[in-house]
Amino acid sequence: LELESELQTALDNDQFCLFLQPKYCLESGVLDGFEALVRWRHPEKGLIMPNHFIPQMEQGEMIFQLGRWVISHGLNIIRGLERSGLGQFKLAVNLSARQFCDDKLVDHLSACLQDMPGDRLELEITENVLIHNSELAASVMKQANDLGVTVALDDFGTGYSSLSYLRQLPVDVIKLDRSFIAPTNESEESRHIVTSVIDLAHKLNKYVVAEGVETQEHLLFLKEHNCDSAQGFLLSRPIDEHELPDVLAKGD
Ligand code: G
Ligand code: G
Ligand code: NA
Ligand code: MN
Repeated sequence: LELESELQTALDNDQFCLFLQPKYCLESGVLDGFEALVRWRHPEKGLIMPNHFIPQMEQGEMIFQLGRWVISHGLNIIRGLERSGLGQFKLAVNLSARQFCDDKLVDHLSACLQDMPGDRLELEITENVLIHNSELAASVMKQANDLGVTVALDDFGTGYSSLSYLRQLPVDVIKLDRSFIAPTNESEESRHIVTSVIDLAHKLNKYVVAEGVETQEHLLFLKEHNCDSAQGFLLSRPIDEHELPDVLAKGD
């Protein structure tokens, strides 16, 4: 209960912040966007990671407010970078199953994207979003699509019925879960899974992002097999929003 009221204070007093993790186009090497990862800057305890507060927020209504804040604040950061001449980037935000079914979500998206093309925003959803309420989820995806917003299936391959979702829903991007990327050096099976998912995605006209790229070997393997984009500690850690302009200005 104490955590709950602290979290409400955190929302009211703007104690949340975003770290942005770059994604790179593998063919060109160009930075093409960021994934927003929320953190709580606690006045006494310092930086707190989302697994320590999101589950609590998920129990009530606060999670909706947080989700909308991540979208509007994240897009403000993207707008700021563009105005400073640092580049045009796409923002990806994570939405839990409950956040995705927030009845104010679509209006919020449309309000935040008044002065920006909708395809500057991507919603990353996991398969459990679809399991819990697949009709509503499909309708939200369609409305997001109508605004130009793209949808990525996060942690792809770890859920129950990935393939039927690919067939039925307007998913634009597949994010290959890092548990498939990590063992590619030593496991031929993992290499087959990764290359087959890439081929499948391309045949369905979808874009593939590999998560958890941690070694040069991972990177070379993914490039060789035409994976579109990559993200991971080898390329960049998530960057504090306040440090981002400097990091981009320095050109790395
Ligand atoms: O941020 P980290 O680097 O620790 O992320 C841990 C987990 O928290 C990941 O599964 C990530 O998807 C999730 N996460 C990070 N930011 C958000 C957010 O804004 N909303 C939701 N729902 N999950 C998030
Ligand atoms: O569930 P989701 O895919 O949104 O997870 C995002 C989480 O993955 C964040 O906690 C982020 O810090 C973490 N992450 C990002 N890149 C890497 C990586 O290369 N290796 C590992 N182990 N975790 C990563
Ligand atoms: Na994600
Ligand atoms: Mn993931």
